[in-house]
Amino acid sequence: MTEAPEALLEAVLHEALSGLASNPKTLSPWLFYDELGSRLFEQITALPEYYLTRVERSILAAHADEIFRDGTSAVTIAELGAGTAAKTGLLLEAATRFQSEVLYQPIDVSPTALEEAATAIAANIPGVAVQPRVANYITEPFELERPDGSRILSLYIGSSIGNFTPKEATAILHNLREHLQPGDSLLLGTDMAPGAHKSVAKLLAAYDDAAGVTAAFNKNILTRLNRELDANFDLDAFAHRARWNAEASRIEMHLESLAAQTVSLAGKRIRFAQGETIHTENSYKFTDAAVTDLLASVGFEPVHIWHDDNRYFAVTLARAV
Ligand code: AVI
Repeated sequence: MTEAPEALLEAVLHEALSGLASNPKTLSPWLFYDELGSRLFEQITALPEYYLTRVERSILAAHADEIFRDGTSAVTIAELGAGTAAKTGLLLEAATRFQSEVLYQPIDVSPTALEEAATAIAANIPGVAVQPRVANYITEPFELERPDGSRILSLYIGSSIGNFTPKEATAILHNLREHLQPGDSLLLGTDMAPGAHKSVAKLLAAYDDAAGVTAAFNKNILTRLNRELDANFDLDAFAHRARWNAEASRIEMHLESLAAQTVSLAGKRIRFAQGETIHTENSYKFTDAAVTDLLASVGFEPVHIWHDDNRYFAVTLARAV
């Protein structure tokens, strides 16, 4: 066992035992993000096949001023799952072109990521005050401050919403909407479903890159269980698989057992048939209509939906109604 904090270790154990006892077997995607997994995800965002990060950034760069120009009063910016806020700088800079002081409230489960964000913003974007809020926005309550007369612009970018089932995504946005008033807004980043402009092959390549970084990211979940739970997964006996599930409009990541085998984990024996998979992640893909419906169901109305020229990705500005 390792020195991971007790509560986190408990959560990993609980998730592994329940996920691997279920049929089909699953492991939750939050398990990806240990130190190595977080670094591998950073590498994924720079891969030629993984267009999502690049394309979303280009949309934000093209429309940042429009987001703030229409406003009649000052905004404070609150971001769900902000991490190190790498893409948010573009928006914060744009906001300071329209108001001299901007309060930025990043919400994230990782205090170290928030510290990194606060340090970088303090050094590079004068006029922005950072009020970090350490919370798991999915499971824990969080506070948002509203300076006198300000509107709140909430950000949920990076296609993060895509990693949740429709029910979970609705609950996250509903909870966010509860913090907002009519006239506040949400900027939501979603990856587009395949169609006339985007092939399924394009999408699959983004989740199964030639350099094998996504495969390493997926398999890192097994390395983590080996280290933290005394498991003995043989990494060569499992293969990374990315599949398009058209009915659910999602990419699924799986780890496929290449042989019939038994793995031990925290003293339990877990049997795998040859070809059986552990389902590790869903990444939902959206049409504009699906985004509009989701937002309408929780009290938002789209004001603009911006796309890149290829219509690979969408950024929606919606108003709380
Ligand atoms: C974090 N999330 C939006 C990524 C995605 O595209 O669903 C995670 C990821 N999984 C494989 N590659 C990237």
